[in-house]
Parts: sequence; C-alpha cells; structure tokens
Amino acid sequence: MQAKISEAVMAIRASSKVLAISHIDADGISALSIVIKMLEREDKDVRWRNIHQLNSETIIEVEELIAKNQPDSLVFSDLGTGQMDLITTHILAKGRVERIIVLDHHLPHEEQEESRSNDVIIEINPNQHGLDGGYDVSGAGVAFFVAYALSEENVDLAELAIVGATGDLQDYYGKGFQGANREIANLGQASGQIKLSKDLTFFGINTRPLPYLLQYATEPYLPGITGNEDACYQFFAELNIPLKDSDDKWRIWTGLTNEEKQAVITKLFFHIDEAYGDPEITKGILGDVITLVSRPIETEMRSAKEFSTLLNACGRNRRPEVGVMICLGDEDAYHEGTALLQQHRANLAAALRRLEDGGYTEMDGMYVVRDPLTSDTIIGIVIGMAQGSRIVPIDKPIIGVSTNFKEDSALVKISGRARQSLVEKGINLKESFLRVGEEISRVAGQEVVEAGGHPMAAGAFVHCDFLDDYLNLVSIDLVLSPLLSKKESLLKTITEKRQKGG
Ligand SMILES: [Mn+2]
Repeated sequence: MQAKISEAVMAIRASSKVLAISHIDADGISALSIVIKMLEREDKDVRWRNIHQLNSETIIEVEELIAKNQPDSLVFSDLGTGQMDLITTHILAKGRVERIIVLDHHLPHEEQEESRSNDVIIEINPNQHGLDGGYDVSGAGVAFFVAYALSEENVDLAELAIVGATGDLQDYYGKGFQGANREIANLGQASGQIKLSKDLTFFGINTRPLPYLLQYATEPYLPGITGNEDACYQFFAELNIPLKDSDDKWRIWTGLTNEEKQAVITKLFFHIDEAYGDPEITKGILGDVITLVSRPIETEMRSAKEFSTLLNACGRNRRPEVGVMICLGDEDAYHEGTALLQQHRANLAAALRRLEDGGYTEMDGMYVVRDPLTSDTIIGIVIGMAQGSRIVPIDKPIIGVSTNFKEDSALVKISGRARQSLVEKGINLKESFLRVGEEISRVAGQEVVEAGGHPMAAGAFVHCDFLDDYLNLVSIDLVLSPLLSKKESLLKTITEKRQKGG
C-alpha cells in the first residue's frame, strides 16, 4: 500500500488541474476536504463535486464535469473500487484525463481483490493490502495517508480522517479505534489536533442540554428513559443535579463537575445493567471520546462524533458542499450546517414515528420498510436506527426501499442492514445483493441491478420494473445462504478429516 501511496504522490505532483469526486456521507465529505486541502497546499487548481453514488447515471455527470473543466487528473475518494468498470469504460477508454487516482475502502468484488492500477489508474484500497476497510481505515483515512506522504505538514488533517472514520462507525462500541485508524489518532494526538479521553460515549456531550442527552440516547437505547422527557428530568432531579446554570443557560455534559459526572454514570450503569444484564453494554457507555481541540468549544465541530453527524446531515439534505466548506473552516457554512442538522433530525424522527405506527412488513428472510416519504438519502440511517431502538426486530436483516428519488430516474435505491450476530451466522448482505442482482440480470437479459457495500450494510440500485422480483429473491437468498455456507463448511471438514486420517 505504501508503494501505491508513493505512486499517488508522484501523480499528484505531476498534475496541475484536478477534479475531485467524492461520496456525500461524512466519510466522503471528510475525504474530499482532505483531498482539497492537500491539493491547494501544493498550489493545484482544484474543482470538486460530491455525488451520492457512482452509477451508470452519475458517471455521465462526471464526464460532463470533465468536459467543462478540462482537468488533467481525477481523484475519486470514498468510492470507485466497486465502480472500476464504469470508470474504465466512461473515462479511461475515452482518454479524457492523464491520471485517475482512486482512494477507496469499500470491499472489492471477489474478482477484484488485486489492485487494478495501470498507466493511468492508481487504485489504493486497504482491502487489497490485508487491511479491513470496515474497521481499520476509512475513505478519509486513505486520503489522509496520501496527504501525509505528500507532506508531513498535512498531519493536521488527521482530525478530518478521524471524523470520517467516526462517520463510518469504525470505532468499536466502547473500545475506540484500531489498526490504521489508531495510528491516525496517535498522529493527531502527537500533533495536538485531537485529544483522546475516557468519557461518556453518548451523542451530544458538547452540545446537548442534559435532559436531551438522555432523551435522544440510542447507543444503547435506555428503556424507560430514551424518548421520555419526564423521565429524563426526573433522572437528574433524583441526583440533585441542576439542569441550568446561574445565567439560566442549559448545562451540558462537559460542563458538569467530576462528582456530578460520576453520580450520573453510576446511575446509568445501574439502569442499563437492570435493563440488559450484559456487562459489555453497561461498560460500553464509557469509552474513547475524541475532542478536536482546535475547533470552537460548545459546537458540534468539537467532537468527532458530533462533527460527523453534522456532515452527514449536510449530505443527507442534499447539501454535501456545505459540509465540505465547514471542514475547510467556513463560518457561514457552519451556521447553514446546523440548520440542516435540525432538519435532518426532524426528518429522522418523523420517519421513525411512521415506523412505530407499523410502517414495515415481514418476509421470510428480512423486514422491509417501504416508505415513500423517506428519502433515499436517509433510508439507510432510518433502518439502522429502527433496529438500534428495536422499533423493528433484529432477528432478520432490515431492508429499506426508497421510491423518493430523483424523478427522472428508473432506478430505485434499496439499503440493507444486518446485526453482527446475523453476519456471524453467515448472512452477507453485500453478497446476497450482488448474487441476486446477477441472477436476475441474467434471466432478464439486461443489467437491472447495481449493488455494493459491506456484509453488515449494503445498498443497491434496482430498475423499478424488477423491484418486487428482486426483493422476493433476496428474501429467499437471505434464508438459504447461511444454510448453504454451513453445508459447504461441513463438507470441507469431511475432506480435511479424510486428508488427515485417511
Ligand atoms: Mn466511507
């Protein structure tokens, strides 16, 4: 991977005008901001654009941007590996640019486990070098390693790499980062950009008034407290902890005294232990919390977790460029971003409320959420939260279908989430989505599905005429595939026994 990074560094030095394309989520926005900063510091002319997914429709947009801006080099971040065929046919084959750098961490298809670099393309994907793109490093992390190799002065960009990794949920619940992410965190700490401390891992410790810190807690969901405003007030009243300070301003977690914090944590431990009886969950409310010390206090930008949510909110409200400007330090963008965050929260809450009113169906292999009011940009988050808060059961994967999409498109976006326990039983959403996509395209005689992602979280674009067939077949595949892989491994054990014992 170091060799590939060096090649990317040389390619960047050789370029003068660069078009950078990135994903719209927090990791994609952070990755793009790192790319922009490192290029600007090298005095390159940079044009950039976030896109929701690289597919057969958006690649045309990229072609148009190339025609308009005439860059000599292209950089893709947080996407590209799964779309190498599109990049090859639409850009490489047409000889549009001199260099194409792909900085991605999504799992390659099985036949693409080797980097497909050539004279023009430099592909850097940690999965092709023995790292795990799900946990070891994010798209922003890959971009950071290139930036850091370009100049050690880019070490300050470590904070954005950590924001990206946080956005992709690469920190283990309660345990923090590992692998390359841990290295990035250490670099950021050594350079004074970030501070790691053991603290409450809840969302909003820098920004939320105390009652709301509990009312909106979902990691873990606090039975009897989450969503219950009265219970939250009562919780602090029982501990004699005032909710407002002498200026009548709401107090936030980071403003509490150590004694107050200790009292709250003890009470939470007791409550969570009673509700779950699982010491892992109880202990997990304390863990590595990352503070971005050069960002203004009492803002979302102060914590990696809240910063990534702010960026997600921009992307999911179709304003990813606002997120990029926030990363680059633009104050107006920050104010616009916080308004988008409020909108984002309202959209999520409304979508969850519709689900609570029974807005999902059960199939053999999965639960399906089909809500025309939920946009394709938040459907993935909504289904994740629906299972996190147990509004939808967790014994099967959950699939969200969004028909709320760009009007002129024939493609429907679907998203899937599966709990770790299901993945351990042999469920692999990405493989199921891809396999059924290939099968259905074969019998349909045309490409009707484009899919990608990870075993626990995957997505697909499906031609609307084949949506119901696709869902029915995926449901069957999700029932069968764990059984078939179990069968395979049993057969393998027999072979091994025979070889050993004769
Ligand atoms: Mn990512």
